[in-house]
Amino acid sequence: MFRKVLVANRGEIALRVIRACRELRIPTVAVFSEADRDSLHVRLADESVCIGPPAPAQSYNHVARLISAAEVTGVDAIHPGYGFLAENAHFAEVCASCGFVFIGPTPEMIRKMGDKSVARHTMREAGVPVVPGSDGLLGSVEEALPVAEALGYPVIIKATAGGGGRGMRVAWDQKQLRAGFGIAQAEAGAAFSNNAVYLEKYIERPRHIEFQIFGDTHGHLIHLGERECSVQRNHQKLIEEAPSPFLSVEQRRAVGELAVRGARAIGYVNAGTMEFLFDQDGSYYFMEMNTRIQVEHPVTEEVTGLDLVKEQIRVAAGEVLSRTQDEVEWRGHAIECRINAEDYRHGFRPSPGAITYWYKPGGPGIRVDSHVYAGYVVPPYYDSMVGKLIAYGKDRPEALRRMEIALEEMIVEGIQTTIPFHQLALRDARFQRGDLDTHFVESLLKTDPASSAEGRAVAR
Ligand code: MV4
Repeated sequence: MFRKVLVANRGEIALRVIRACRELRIPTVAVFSEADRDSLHVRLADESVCIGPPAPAQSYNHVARLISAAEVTGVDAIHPGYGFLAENAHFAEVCASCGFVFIGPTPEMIRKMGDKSVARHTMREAGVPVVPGSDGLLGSVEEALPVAEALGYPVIIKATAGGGGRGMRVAWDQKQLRAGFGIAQAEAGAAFSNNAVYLEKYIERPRHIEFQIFGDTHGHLIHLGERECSVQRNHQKLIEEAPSPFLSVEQRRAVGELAVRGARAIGYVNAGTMEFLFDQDGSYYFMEMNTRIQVEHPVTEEVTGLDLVKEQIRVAAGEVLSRTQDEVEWRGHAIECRINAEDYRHGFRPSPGAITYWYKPGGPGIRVDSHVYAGYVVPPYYDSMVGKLIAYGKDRPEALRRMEIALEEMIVEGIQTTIPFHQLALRDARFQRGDLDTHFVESLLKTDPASSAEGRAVAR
């Protein structure tokens, strides 16, 4: 096992990794920017190193500073958490070349799945269904037009270096494709220094369902079931649950096996997520693969009883996965609400600042993953999540009821949070039926009298 681990992240995920290391009796090193000097991850780690000014480019995304921190503290492994450098193949490569274990997949796997067109091709070859689309990249709108004609409109133009919803453009007819193609290329070039795009048939009102997979270095690969992630806005997930209220036991097994087959095709190791879009008629398609631990991993932990972060560290140290596929059992239902420092009534406008009062809920089946405390100041430089509220129950109604009670109990003063949004969502009849798609938030806000018109416009 590792002698010491550097946690290359901040916020709740830094705490989550420190706790997992504690359980494994591994000392930890926290890194922090000047804006995070008073953060809990700094206090809870065994050692800490300031790595620079608040701007992520000067701190949490600064490869040389992170490696220096790893060198001076003598760690043997680095956990990247999520966001920042977690899916940066170059960082994973530098870690390895400097003699540190990157707790995650190899640079080759990150690079392959980070290129969406390559990922799509790889999965199709492996027998995983992908959305009908172009055979690779398209160099010009002249090349795109006949492909779109064959697919039928609407189509979606995607940046191959994109992902997570960035660099996409929908075209409902030939005119929009002509107008949008060059813009999509230019946007992709500006955002990712790579203007390559490809085309897919556009699936209207899909569900976003993702499968957690896990591989070790001994050739074992398993899936841990799915998470329903359709409740999102601007590609930021707000509510996730496991299992999906939409999938049958047979579908879970079938899609889970496909997810494993896809991951096996690249010899995947460590934690990964295969994202699928589910059509209204039940057809499903591979979308992209995330090569990191995800924000919403706790709902999978709650229903499988597996500690995914501990498992990441164990697998990175060369240990065998703690369960075979046959030993994975799902029990009950879990739901996660992301508590963000945002005012949902005004287009989820960020609301950083001092938290003057903080009371976190408890009781049976309630888990709060948060780095926040009374007196903490939410900095404006990073994402606005102040915590994750996770409710578990024997079934979906019990989990939802526990979540409602916890949202009511929770007290956050000094900043606006997404708590009232979650209360609105949970009361909704469609949500209660599990009748979800990626347009759920938009339609919810349309009928909410508290949401301002300009807020709804921003939300679209
Ligand atoms: C799509 C799509 C419809 N058709 N691809 C958004 C994030 C990235 N993973 C892919 N995304 C989409 N790809 C086709 N062919 C709709 C989306 C999409 C979406 C997907 C999942 C969750 C929320 C979403 C919100 C808008 C669009």
